[in-house]
Amino acid sequence: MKFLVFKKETLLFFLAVGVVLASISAWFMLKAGDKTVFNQQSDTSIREIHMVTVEFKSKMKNGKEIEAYRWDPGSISLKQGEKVKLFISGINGEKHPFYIEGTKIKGTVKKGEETIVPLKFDKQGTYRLICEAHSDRAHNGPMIADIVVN
Ligand SMILES: [Cu+2]
Repeated sequence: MKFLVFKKETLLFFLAVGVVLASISAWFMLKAGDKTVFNQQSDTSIREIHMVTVEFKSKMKNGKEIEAYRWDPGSISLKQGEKVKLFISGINGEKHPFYIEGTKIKGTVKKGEETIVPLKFDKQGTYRLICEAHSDRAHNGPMIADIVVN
């Protein structure tokens, strides 16, 4: 039987080649991973709707400030049974605790943060997204958006 005898330098050379090959394959595997994630995203295709919290502000002649808060857009529509992801970004106003009428959905939109609300309605109709902090004109509202399902 013959044994292969390697010099120390030869072993180091093969080790270096091995490391390079491992790096290259790892790079390809990571690239493939990216593609898979991309494909998964396009396959599920849940529609995204983006909304923001806004504030209208004005100064009266007597120096008094008046303001009103709104969801923008103030009305969104989706199909019956359609899955939608509603992203609400808090721009104006520190906090908007909200609920959606006729559902168990509730949450809070905070300034500088994005609140993601998964939506799916089995019945047609108009569901109101209501901010509890700005529910009527006396509280700088009404901050209400219509979710129209048809
Ligand atoms: Cu509000």
